Amino acid sequence: MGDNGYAAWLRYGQVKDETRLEQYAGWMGELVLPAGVPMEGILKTAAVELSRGIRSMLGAAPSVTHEPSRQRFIVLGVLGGGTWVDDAAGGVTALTNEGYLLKTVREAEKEYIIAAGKSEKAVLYAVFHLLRLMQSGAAIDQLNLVESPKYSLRMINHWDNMDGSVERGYSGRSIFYDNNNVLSDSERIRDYARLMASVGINGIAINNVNVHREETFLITEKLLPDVARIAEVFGEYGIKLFLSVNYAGTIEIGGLETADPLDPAVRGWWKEKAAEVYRYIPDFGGFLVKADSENRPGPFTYGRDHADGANMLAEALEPYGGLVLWRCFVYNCHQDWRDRSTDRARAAYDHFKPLDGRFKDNVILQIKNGPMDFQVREPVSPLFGAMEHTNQMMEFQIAQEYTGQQKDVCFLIPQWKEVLNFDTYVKGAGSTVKEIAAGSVHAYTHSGITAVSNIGNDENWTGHHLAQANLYGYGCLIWNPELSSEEIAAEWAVQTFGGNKDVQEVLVNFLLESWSIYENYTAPLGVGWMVTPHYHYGPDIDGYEYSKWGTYHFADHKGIGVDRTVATGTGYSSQYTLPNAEIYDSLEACPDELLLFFHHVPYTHRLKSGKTVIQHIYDTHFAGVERVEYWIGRWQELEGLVDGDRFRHVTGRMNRQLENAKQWRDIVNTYFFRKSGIPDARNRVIY
Ligand code: GCV
Repeated sequence: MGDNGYAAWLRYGQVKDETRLEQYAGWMGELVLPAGVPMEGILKTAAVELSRGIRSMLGAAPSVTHEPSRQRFIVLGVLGGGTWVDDAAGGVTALTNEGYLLKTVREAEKEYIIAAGKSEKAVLYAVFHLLRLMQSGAAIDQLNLVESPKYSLRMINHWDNMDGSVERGYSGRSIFYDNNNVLSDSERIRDYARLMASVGINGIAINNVNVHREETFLITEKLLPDVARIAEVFGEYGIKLFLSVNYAGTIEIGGLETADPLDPAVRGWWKEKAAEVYRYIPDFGGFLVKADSENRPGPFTYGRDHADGANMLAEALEPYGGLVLWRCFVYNCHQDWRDRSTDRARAAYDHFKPLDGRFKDNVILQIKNGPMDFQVREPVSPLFGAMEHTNQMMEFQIAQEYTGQQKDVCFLIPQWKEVLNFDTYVKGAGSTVKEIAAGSVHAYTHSGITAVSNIGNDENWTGHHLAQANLYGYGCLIWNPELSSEEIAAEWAVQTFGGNKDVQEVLVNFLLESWSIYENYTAPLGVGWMVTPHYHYGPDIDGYEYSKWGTYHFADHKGIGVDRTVATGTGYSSQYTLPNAEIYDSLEACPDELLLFFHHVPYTHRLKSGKTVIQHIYDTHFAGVERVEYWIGRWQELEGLVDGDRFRHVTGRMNRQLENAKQWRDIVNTYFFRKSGIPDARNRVIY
């Protein structure tokens, strides 16, 4: 049996369990769409998706009617339309606009399942939930579920370029562009929208934040007709389209000599562009902006600050309800490595905190989860919650740039959960990042979560089949951050690989351990980097040590780590609110896993675990490789239980992961053995 993974988690395989099949067929024979509700747009999508799923799982599509004719049926309804579904739903006032209910109702003459919400989008989400239950083999005869998303903006950012390449893409080329054309008629884009809507994504930025010349035209009449066709497809799935814009668009394509945000001609140009965009795409989401960052243009050139820059764009989008997502990934990427006073980790906070209160209401600051750059381990950015009067949202990276590039398995949900659960204390205990990003700590007007996509045009979307779990899990987590990593992994595994218990057990446990395995064989104790410059896969301990990027480990023969304390270091630790500031600043209190992020210590320093730093480095690197070997063995047990194509594909990737892990182990261990001269207490092979 072959399987290319294209269907991802929306496989809808024929239900084999007879009891379940009978139960599902009983409810799903008739699909009722109450009269008076127009059958178009997202509601139509919901009905089509439901029929498609039912036909595929049960062998027959439901008959579609306005009035029920059977004793058992399923009904889709937009609440508040005055249909009988309103009464049947029973006054669910707690529902948000995107929230839904799935409820089994039993009356004297009839029994039915309601999938309903206050908006068409909510109904679509209800349908995908119901299909998920059926794919997982769950009972549906006693449903009573009410679901509302925690975050109002649930986004994906693509780093796709119009030549078809994807910056930090590890799964083929772009699905949106090729050879400087927009692939606006592609069926693949519709399939992608389905996948994303099925996990609740409601906004997608379709081009790289590094906006080069060709992409600068995306907001002009030259390309807007094509972009509008994508927006239309997205719209059918309840997804708003966003575009990354070139801050210097006025110079690049606008015929002006400046991009000064206070210049009236510059402001006028952006207003024209906004009007143009909304003429083509009435429900356009807004602009995503990387400015004054990694050589991209920005307001600094004109002696202006980020509030001036963001507000200029916000003013242009305001009449249409559009948003400006302004990235805070701003730091000096031309640092002199000899300069020990500049600390890249400090940059976002130092730049943005003083601007609190200056941004317009339709600006949201988009902040990467950590202060450096999506490392396998770093602390949470201290900027979260530090600005009381400025909207903020989270940026994660699903693309595994620094976490194995979708060759190595690294399930990122546990990492993201740690970030979301981090208590910033900005308004006392309980000021978690989870609540800040939901806008509930500081009452932000707009907030949410976004992440850099990990998909491309590979048949299976994500390169590694198991990397689909990160994409699926991301959507689920930002709908409901209370879900556990295990629940998410299990849900994904059963839908994607079927219900076999052995397959489940291996997949779920391998996924759950994979982040820690990856951390074990790469850079130790939160120090980060040590990767091959530019490519970021594979070890190069000193690759960035004498570079301009501000990413150093400062290892010498005595010790390693970055002193970010107040007394003797860069003072970064003071950007946190108490008690975090004190905890990170203190050598004794700082958690082991972040020790080298905050402190420079001798190799003989003893961790809380009881081990010395050097022995920890050796032990974790040997252990990391051993665990990859272990999971390769466990995966091999699944031969015959997983379809041949995916089995072989994953086997190939896991073997590659093993080679990578060994390379990291041997280079890291050898490097530190040679630097420190301290042998491994267990006398294992180090070169
Ligand atoms: C899109 C890192 C990546 C860059 C990326 C940048 C960003 O530096 O390596 O490829 O550029 O982050 O987030 O803007």
